[in-house]
Order: sequence, then C-alpha cells, then structure tokens
Amino acid sequence: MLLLQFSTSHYCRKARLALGYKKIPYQVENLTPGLHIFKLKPLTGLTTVPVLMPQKIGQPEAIADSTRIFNYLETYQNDPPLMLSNPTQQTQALLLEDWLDESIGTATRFVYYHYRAGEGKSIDPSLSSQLVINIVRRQYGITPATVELAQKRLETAMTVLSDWKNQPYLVGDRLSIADIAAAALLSPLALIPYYRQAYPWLFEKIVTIHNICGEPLPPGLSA
Ligand SMILES: N[C@@H](CCC(=O)N[C@@H](CS)C(=O)NCC(=O)O)C(=O)O
Repeated sequence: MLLLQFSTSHYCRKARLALGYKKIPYQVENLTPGLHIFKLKPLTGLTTVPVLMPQKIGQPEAIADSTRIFNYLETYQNDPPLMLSNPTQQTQALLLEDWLDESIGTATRFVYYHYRAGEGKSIDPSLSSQLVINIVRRQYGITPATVELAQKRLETAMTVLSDWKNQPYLVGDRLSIADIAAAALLSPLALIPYYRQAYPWLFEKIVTIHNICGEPLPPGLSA
C-alpha cells in the first residue's frame, strides 16, 4: 500500500496510526504542498491528504479522507478491529471520531499555526518555514479572532475527553477510531507549553497510543 501524505500533517498521522495498529505494511510518498493538487485532483476529485492507494488488483485505486481510510482498512483486515462490537459504544466512537475530525483537528491547526508564527517562531524561524506557515494561515483564514474561537473549542474538547484520564480508552475496553483520532489530531499541541502544562494526561495518552500503534512520536514528545 502507498500513503500519499504531507509529512507534518496530523490527518496523515491519523492514517499512519491506523495502518500501524493493524500492522499493515505500507510506504509513504511525501507530496509537496501546493503541487499536491495536480496529483490528487485527478486521482480522488479532492485536494486533501491523506490518500491511501492499496495497489492491489480488485481493490480501489485511491481512498481519500482519513475517516474513509479507517473504514477501508477495517474491511481490508478486520484484526485487530478499529471498530467496537457493542453497537452503543460504536455509535459513541463514531460520533467522537467525526467531531475530532471535523471540528477539533481544525481547531488544533488554527492554534498550532498561530503559535508557530508568534510565540513559537523560534521552533523554526527560517524564511522557508515561516513562508509555509503564512501560506497555511492565509489558506485557512487563521486570524486572531478565528484562533480565539479555536482555543475555546479546544478547551471544550479537553473537558469532553477528560474521562480518558482515568480509563485506558475513550470508549469501551479496547482501542478504537476515537482514540486514534484524538491521539493524532491533538498531537501538534505537544509543542505548545500551555497545553503541556494544563493537560499532561493528554500527552501521556498520545504517547501510549503511538507506542501501541508502533508509530514514531510526534514533535515535542520524541526523545
Ligand atoms: N477530513 C480530512 C481532512 C484532511 C486535511 O485537512 N488535510 C490537509 C493537510 S492537514 C490538506 O491536505 N490540505 C491541503 C488542501 O486542502 O489542499 C481527512 O480526514 O482526511
């Protein structure tokens, strides 16, 4: 299998965690932001990564969107399952995954790029890095006002996810799409001191999920 990705994307991390959890061998192709459109648009009709290409006869050519990649991987190889067998718990996991994907992953992006352009500029002050950060800020409309809304959404997320502190998994008694989505989509916050200090339990969980999935730790958490 081939995963088309941006190396730094938290949505691509989400797909890699699922592949790693299922121990499915894959290779990655890192696309260049900006030029990625020319490869992705004809292939999927969309412009976003991750895109998974199974490269097997009888399988789809390309699967775009991390949530659809989860669903595909579950049918491709059920064991170990990403979905929960208890229907009520599975509904809860689906809801959490969708909310994390559609709302919280975006909020993380806003807060992260705002930090990288301001207080966290010293992480990489190079012209090329700051240029990319500024393109992303313009592309997504990242302004002080939208960042403030995103920060509020993240505070709500920490309340919603706080049960994770006292239990190994967000839903049920095994790892699910909810844990993987949370671990990936909140991982960029590991570079922001405020979140590290306020929510140490979150980063312990992110490390644990990465270890279970055999995925290298995100920046800020790696040795
Ligand atoms: N909901 C999508 C979101 C993916 C996404 O936003 N990917 C970003 C990178 S983090 C992207 O490809 N942006 C480039 C673009 O929109 O052209 C998913 O889960 O796959």
